[in-house]
Order: sequence, then C-alpha cells, then structure tokens
Amino acid sequence: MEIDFKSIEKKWQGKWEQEEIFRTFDNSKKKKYYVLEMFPYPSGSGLHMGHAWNYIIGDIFARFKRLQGFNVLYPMGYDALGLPAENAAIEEGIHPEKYTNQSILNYIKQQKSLGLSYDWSRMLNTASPNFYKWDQWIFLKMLEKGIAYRKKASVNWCPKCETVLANEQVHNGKCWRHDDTNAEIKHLEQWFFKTTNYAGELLQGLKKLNWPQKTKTMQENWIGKSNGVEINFQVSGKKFPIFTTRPDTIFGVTFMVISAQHPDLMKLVANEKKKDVEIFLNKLKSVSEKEQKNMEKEGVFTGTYAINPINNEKVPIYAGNFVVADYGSGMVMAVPAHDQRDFEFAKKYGIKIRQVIDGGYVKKSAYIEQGKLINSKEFNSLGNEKAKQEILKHLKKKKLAKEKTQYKLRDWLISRQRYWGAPIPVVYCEKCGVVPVPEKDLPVMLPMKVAFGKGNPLATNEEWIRTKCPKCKCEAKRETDTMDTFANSSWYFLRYCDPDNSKKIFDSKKINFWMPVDQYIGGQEHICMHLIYARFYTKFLRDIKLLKFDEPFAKLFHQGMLHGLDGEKMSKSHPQSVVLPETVSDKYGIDTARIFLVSLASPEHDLDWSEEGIKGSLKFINKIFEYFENAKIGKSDAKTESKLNKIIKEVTVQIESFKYNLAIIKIKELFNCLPKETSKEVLEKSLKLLHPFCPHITEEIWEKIGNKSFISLSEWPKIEEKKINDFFDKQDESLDKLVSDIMNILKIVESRGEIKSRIYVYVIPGEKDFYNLDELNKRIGKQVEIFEV
Ligand code: ANZ
Ligand code: ZN
Ligand code: ZN
Repeated sequence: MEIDFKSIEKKWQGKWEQEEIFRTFDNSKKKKYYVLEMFPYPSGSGLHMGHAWNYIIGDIFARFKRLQGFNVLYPMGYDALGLPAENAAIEEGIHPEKYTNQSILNYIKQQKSLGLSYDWSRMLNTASPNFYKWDQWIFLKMLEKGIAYRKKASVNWCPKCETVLANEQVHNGKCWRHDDTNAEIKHLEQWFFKTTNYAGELLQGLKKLNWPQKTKTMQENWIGKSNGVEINFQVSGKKFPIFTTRPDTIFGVTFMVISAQHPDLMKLVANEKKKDVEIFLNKLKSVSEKEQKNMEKEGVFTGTYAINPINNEKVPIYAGNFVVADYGSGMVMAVPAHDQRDFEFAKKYGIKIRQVIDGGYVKKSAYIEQGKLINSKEFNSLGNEKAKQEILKHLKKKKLAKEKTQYKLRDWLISRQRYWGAPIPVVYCEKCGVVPVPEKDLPVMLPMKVAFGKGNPLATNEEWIRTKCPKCKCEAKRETDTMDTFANSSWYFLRYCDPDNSKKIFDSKKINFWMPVDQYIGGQEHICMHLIYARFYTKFLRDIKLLKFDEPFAKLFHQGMLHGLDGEKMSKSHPQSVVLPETVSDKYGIDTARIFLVSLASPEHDLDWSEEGIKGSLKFINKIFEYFENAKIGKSDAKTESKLNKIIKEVTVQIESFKYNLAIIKIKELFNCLPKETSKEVLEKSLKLLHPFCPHITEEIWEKIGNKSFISLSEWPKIEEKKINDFFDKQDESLDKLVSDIMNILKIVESRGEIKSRIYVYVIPGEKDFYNLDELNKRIGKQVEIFEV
C-alpha cells in the first residue's frame, strides 16, 4: 500500500495553521499546562534530525496534555543574538541581522514540516529590539538594586571568540564553544551580575524541584556550599580575613599564600620583591586559573608577613598559583602538615612543617585524617572536631573569627566584547561617571553600521558611541560591551506568557497564571549554565515583585543524544552523521520518522539513527492505514473493550513519564488484536492513542472514519475500569499454554513418523467455551476439536 504522506502532511499542516487550532488563550476555563523545549539558536545550516527529535519529544507531550483537557501553552521562539550568528555572518560576508532572519525563517519552515503544534502567535526573536529592550530593562533594575555591578577582575578570555567568558562557560579550562582553545586570563573591568547573592537559595530551591537527581547533584556541586570559619590575620597592620574549614589546624600555620590573581597582590608586595613577583606573574599569564590548579604548586615570596591571631606568630606570605582569587578572601592560611597542596608547596620552597594533629607520620605527605591536637598549647589532646569548636569559641570571644558559609558559585560575568547582543544600557560621562540610560530611552538599539574583525565591532561606530549624558547633558560615551546571550534565555519563558506587551516587560497577572513551566525539555549541557541563570533571574524578578513564584521549571526532562549512521553524535561538526528531516519525510513520511525516533528507546537515552529501523516503522504505519481502510464499523466485543481499556491505562502512564517506547509497544499490541469489525468508539479511541506520535495520519484517518473536527482537539480516551476484565487475559494465557502443549505433543508424535491431521482435546465440563476454537485452529494450523468429558 502506498500512502501519500506528502499531501497528507501538507493538507493537515495547512488546516492547523489556517484555523490556528494550537493558539492558546489566557481566559480558558481549563487547567493550564506549560510545555517548553529549551530555546533554540537558529543556525544557518538549519535543523537536523537530532534537533528534530528534541522538538518531537516535546510535541508528543504537548499533544497528549492537550487531549487530556489542559489549556496547553506550547510556544516556540529563537535565541537569535549571540556569537555564532555574528561569526557566521562575518564568514559569509552578510550582516548578522540578515543572516539571523534567514535562519529563523528556515527554522520555522522546518519545524512546521515536523508537525509541531506550537502556538506560533507567541513567537519570539531575541534579536528584535522589542525583545532586547527588556533585557536592558532588567539590567537597569539589577543596577538599581546593586545586583549588576562593574569591577576589575581577572577574567577568562577566549582568544577565538575574542571576548571574555563567564565562569560557567569555561569547561576544564577551555571555552565552552571551543574545546580546543584554552581560556586565557586577563585583568579587565567588566560587568557582573551578583548571582552569589542567591547562592544559598539556589541550592535550597533544588530540593523541591521535580528534576532528575543527577542534574540536581550537578548544580549542587557547581554552587558548592562549604561551611567554615573566617579568621582575621594581620597583614601590614590591617586585618585580613582568611577562609578555612580547618580552624583546628591553626597552630600548624607556617606560611600564607595569596592568589597570584588577587587584585591587591601588588599593594602587598614589599618593594624589594616586586621584580620577583612580576616575573612569576608573567610566567602564569597565558594559563587559565582552572589549569593553574592542576599545575605544579608554584609561588614566590612577597617579602611581607602575616600575624597569626592564635599565637601572634609571624609567617611569610607567598603569592601562589593554586589559590583562587575570588574564593574566600583569595588568601589561605597554609598548614603543610595537614593539607596536601600546602605540603607540596612547603617541600618545594623549604618551608617549615609543623604537625598539630597526632596521627600519621608527616614526612611523605600531609596527614589529613582525624586525630588529637598536639603543639597547640591549651588545646592539646582535644579531638580535632572538638578543637574546631573550641578554637572558634576562643577566637570569637576576641572578635577575631566568625562562622562563614562560602560558595563555589561565582558572580556572572555578563560583558561581551562582541556586536550581536543587547547593548549594555549605560553611558560614561566625565563628570557623572557611569550613568544608566533612562528607561524611557530604551531600547539602546544596535547600530547597523559597524566594522567586523577589528576588535569589538560596536567600538568602530563613533557616531553611535557619542551621546549625551542623561544627567548633565554633556558629551558622554556609550558602553560598547553587549550582554551575554545567556541573558536572553534567562527569562524568555516569561515573555511567552505575554509576548506582545509594548508597555511593560510583561503583565505579572499573566505570568503568575502560566508559570512555572510545568514540563521543561532540553539537553544536559545546560545544567550548570542556562538552568542556573534562569533560576537566578526568576529569583531576582520575584524580589522586585514581578513574580510570585521562586522557581521557573517545575519538572525537567533531558533527552538523549542522536547518533548518525557513522556513530558520531549528530552535529554540524560531523557532517557525515547528519540526517535531514526533509530527506526522511520525503522518503518515509514525517510520522514514520516521529514514531521511529521514540519507539526504540526511552527518549532520555542516546539513540542511533538507522535506515532499517525506520523501515520497520513504515511497515507499522502501513498496517494501521490498511486496518482502518478495511475496518467495518459494527459492534464491539467485551474482550476488545477490555484490552483497549487496559492499554489506555498503560499508555497514559507511559506517556506521562516519557516512556514513549513502551507506549508504542502497547499501541502495537492493541492494533494486533483489534478485530476486523468493531465499534466506532473502539476505533476512535485506538486512533487517539496513536495521535500524539503520528499527528498527520491520525488526522487523515479520523476524517476518513467520518469526523468533521480535528483529532488534535479531541479528548484523550477515558479509562473505563469496569470494562477491564482479567478473565480475558487468563483465557489468552490458557490458550497460549494449550497451543504450546499441543505443539510439543505433535513434535513427539511426528518424530515417530506419524502424521496427524486432526487433534482432539478433552477438557472438564464447562471449560469448552473457555477456548476460542477459531484462534486455536489458526495457531495450530490443523483442525482441532474440543470435547467435554
Ligand atoms: C587551612 C587548612 C588546613 C585547610 C587543612 C584545609 C586543610 P573547601 O572545602 O573547598 O571550601 N582555601 C580557602 N580559600 C581558598 C582559595 N581562595 N583558593 C584555594 N583554596 C582556598 O576548602 C576550604 C579550604 O580551602 C580552606 O581550609 C583553605 O585551606 C582552602 F589541613 O585552611 B584550609
Ligand atoms: Zn571560544
Ligand atoms: Zn554627566
């Protein structure tokens, strides 16, 4: 049988669009349900099967929820600003705006051809001033509240991207976009968002989220809570706080190490040592901070000393490569006897090692286990856990220490020295300093005319840079940095709830109605980037009273990775692996591809694309089509009803938990045992189960069996518990057993050379009707008779 997929797809996609059946309204009486896939970046090379898979997973869910009777918000938009578009445009010699618009149009076309049921009226494009205006607006609010701030810091710079990166965007010392490029360290004045203000809450909030445990643990580790103590040492007559988790070892401090990247390092260095320190710093210059931590511990004496408050001992301060500048205070009290890094350092530079915890023999490595204190005056012989408390108490009394919770999370560096982003809305005035652009002057539009390839493109448009100071009206200069594109994806999901608002960022009433996203779907690569930033934005917007909830994404699902025929992860960087949805739908129909993508494995697992597999799916679709073509509408029987209801029950649970593959198995099983003649209701219910997976052909069949409405807008079949009858299953089981018994006996008999054409089965009285004789005959392939004795 030949199914004309092309025209069926065109027909239904056309009707859905024309009648806007997936448009969502705020005033429905139904319960809301918000389904969202992570924000795509519209690349010029378009969408491949790997991307398609992600959207199909979401679409199946959205269609399912819609049939279940929810008022489903299922929007789509494009994370269009950002470096890839800028780079691609430079490569192709066209303006990023043109490049982006073309890519978006292409994306929309491709997504529509997958049969995705988005509400296209809410489409977002972050490159539109109507969107990035609100990026700038949020920035101003953050500036007002002290959450956005500017500081000089040692920052990670990607020489390939030609811009700085946030801490989250440096993966093992390398740029997240360029795993062949080490991030370099630069000292620059940059804009930051104070994510650390929310560190505790970001950690705490994870508890109540319905996210995969692994994901939560990864975020937890990224945020990295550490409970310790801050102890004031004296450095050049001033107090200098030191973060430690081991106050019990304070008598063992024999030196201090300040981070080589510490902004105040040079202020602290003694004149006669300035040269030495500079030579050391130069050596480190091209190595990122993360890498330095893995390097051999190195350092140089600064010529300065610190005074240990517990015993007033004078200890030398070194500048070292293994201390992080913006963790704690960027200086550590080094205890070589009990900390391995300090131990290695002390060995290398011949510094004294003083054991203060009794235990192992400190000669080859630090002793890091528990033990009783020694060499610690009045604290001697205390167990070291107890000593932690006692020493803290002692120092606290003298106001020299306090408890401190420290997080690994860093503030988010949001400045980018690139063009295709939202301009940071501030100006620099000689008189007034940094002046925010007034709200009424937003958006600060990206100028079209800039030169690419000579550093920050925005810095090449003099005319744009020159402006008037909003405060004193004197000549002033615009900020030329743009915002990290992750800013856009940090709140886009809110704008979908009120996409066309031109007066406000959004109407809080609408947001509080739709949010949080009930089901979020996306890859694991964003666990410590987008998923942290979006949670941070949500908390900030809540604090300025725009939102009434704390967390943006109630439930999260990570899809696996699709691999191409060559076994490589399907991506642009492996052209051999790429399969295009167009090619597949031309050959097999998009519903075939959809069902293939979810039938082999549960979608959280990786999947290999296979030509064989898709042929199998095509067979199944053909079978379905043929079945409905030939089905006679009449009466249904109790057995079919029982099976149907049982399977509805199972499929409902399986789709809900993304076990799409198991749902497909059940649906196949159902169609295997549907009789040629059954009721319209049974036919329709069975078809509805298939609908989320194969929206086009189910619409077509739905119409063929006499419906005028859309199956897309119909209702998920209700489970009629009372029709489920285990008797039929027992009957099936007994029949299976009888068939296998007969087959075994036949085997024995026939091995003796006797050929039997008739088979008599003797059962106890009343059991004869328990077996379906037709079925029995069919399966044995011989005539069977049953007698009651
Ligand atoms: C003295 C000491 C003795 C330490 C000892 C450890 C063992 P976590 O758990 O990761 O928070 N530290 C403090 N600031 C640092 C920085 N900016 N860069 C690198 N290391 C830093 O680790 C806390 C410990 O890491 C602190 O406790 C400090 O070393 C070090 F036997 O202080 B400890
Ligand atoms: Zn890079
Ligand atoms: Zn001014």
